[in-house]
Amino acid sequence: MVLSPQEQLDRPTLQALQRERLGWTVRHAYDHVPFYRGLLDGAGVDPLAETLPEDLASLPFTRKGDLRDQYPFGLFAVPRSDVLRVHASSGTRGKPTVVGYTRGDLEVWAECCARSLALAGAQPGDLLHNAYGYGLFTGGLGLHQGAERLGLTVVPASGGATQRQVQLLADFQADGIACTPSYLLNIADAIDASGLPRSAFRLRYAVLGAEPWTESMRRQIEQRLGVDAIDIYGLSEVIGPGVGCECREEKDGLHLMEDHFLVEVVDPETGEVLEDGTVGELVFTSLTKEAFPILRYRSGDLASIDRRPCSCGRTTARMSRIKGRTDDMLIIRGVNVFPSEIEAVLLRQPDIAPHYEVVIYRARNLDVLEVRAELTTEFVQRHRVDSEFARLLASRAAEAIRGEIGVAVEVQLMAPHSVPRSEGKARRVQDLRNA
Ligand code: DLL
Repeated sequence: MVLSPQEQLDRPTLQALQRERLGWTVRHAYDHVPFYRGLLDGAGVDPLAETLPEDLASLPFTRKGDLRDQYPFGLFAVPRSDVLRVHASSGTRGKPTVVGYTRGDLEVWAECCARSLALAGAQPGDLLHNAYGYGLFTGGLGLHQGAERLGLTVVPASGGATQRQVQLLADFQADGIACTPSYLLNIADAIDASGLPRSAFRLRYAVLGAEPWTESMRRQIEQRLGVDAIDIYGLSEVIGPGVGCECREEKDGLHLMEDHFLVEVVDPETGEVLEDGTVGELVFTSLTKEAFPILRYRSGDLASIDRRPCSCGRTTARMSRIKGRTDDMLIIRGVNVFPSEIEAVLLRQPDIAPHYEVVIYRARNLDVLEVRAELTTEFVQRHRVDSEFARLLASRAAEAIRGEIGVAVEVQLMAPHSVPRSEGKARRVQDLRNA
């Protein structure tokens, strides 16, 4: 196991480091980014006074909209010529958000991704098949640098050409794979279709993130591929992948790289800081970033924090799995529903494959919540898609989901391969109510 000293600091030492770095970040942002100068002046914050992690709450929040308003380079705190790389988030609405990295930032990011891979069980000398998209998206290049930093052989496969990925996984004998969980399921189907036996592959671990997924999905992936399926988290605004990652030993919360980022959990409505253990919106402050410092960024991601030490030996705080987003909460006939709740129940049903989408539309002024999911190949070998068995299965699944979320749902079970496959981040929800 490769474990860096920064992951084992005692709390007082870590806090002293965070304090020093936070002070630097606040001054750096104030001095070099007009937006932050305006924000801090407006809130009456003196950037020269010592800002302690304890008084973070006195700093104003930064929001996604602020980033869009400063498109493309308005939040850079160094001259453009000192920025060695930019990335951008896909952003479903309007302009993307652009982020930049100095040489030092790229070093830090590589370190965070190297630690993440080590958390997942990667060891120097391993071969990592990296099927995250290379490009403006941070997944591909982010994990790539981390893998090189840790001393792995990287196969920069990027997304797509799934059959070829299967071939490479077998031919190169990859020890680990990095991609979105939905894409790994897609690859698992392609492995089944290839007819190659499990013994043709050597995969031990999968580093999965960039989209929400559940424990039910983890179980399916681990059973099908015989890997440790590890959750990795990050967002481009903060750095990219590597903000947090689970350890192979516990798989119980994602260790945060607290020497580089401060994390808070706030009430999404009031912005009030919540206690450890309570689910709320994650808010991040960078501590070492030069090109794109970020203060109290409202991520929109919902999770809780646990600061108890972990049996793996790391002392860093752990965040829970992402429970949903403040903006993916669906309000169906007045009830708040998170797509992750639907997934968790759906994937517990035997004979239903983990490929699904959720569609919401309006019929006679009423919201209809429809879940479209695939039957497993084994099921359709035994029964027809329109058989009584399939109908029974659908009504049982609908009942189980209703029991969990408190809203009636229609479940459509379809033939294998009817739900569109993803090669990167899956789009699972279509809300057609205002279409
Ligand atoms: O998705 C960075 C990344 C790449 C993370 C590869 C992990 C692996 P963005 O494109 O900026 O960055 O999207 C960030 O994706 O705010 C979450 O809503 C979601 N997300 C990322 N990781 C997870 C995860 C990358 N493990 C947004 N679980 C974040 C749930 C995740 N959601």
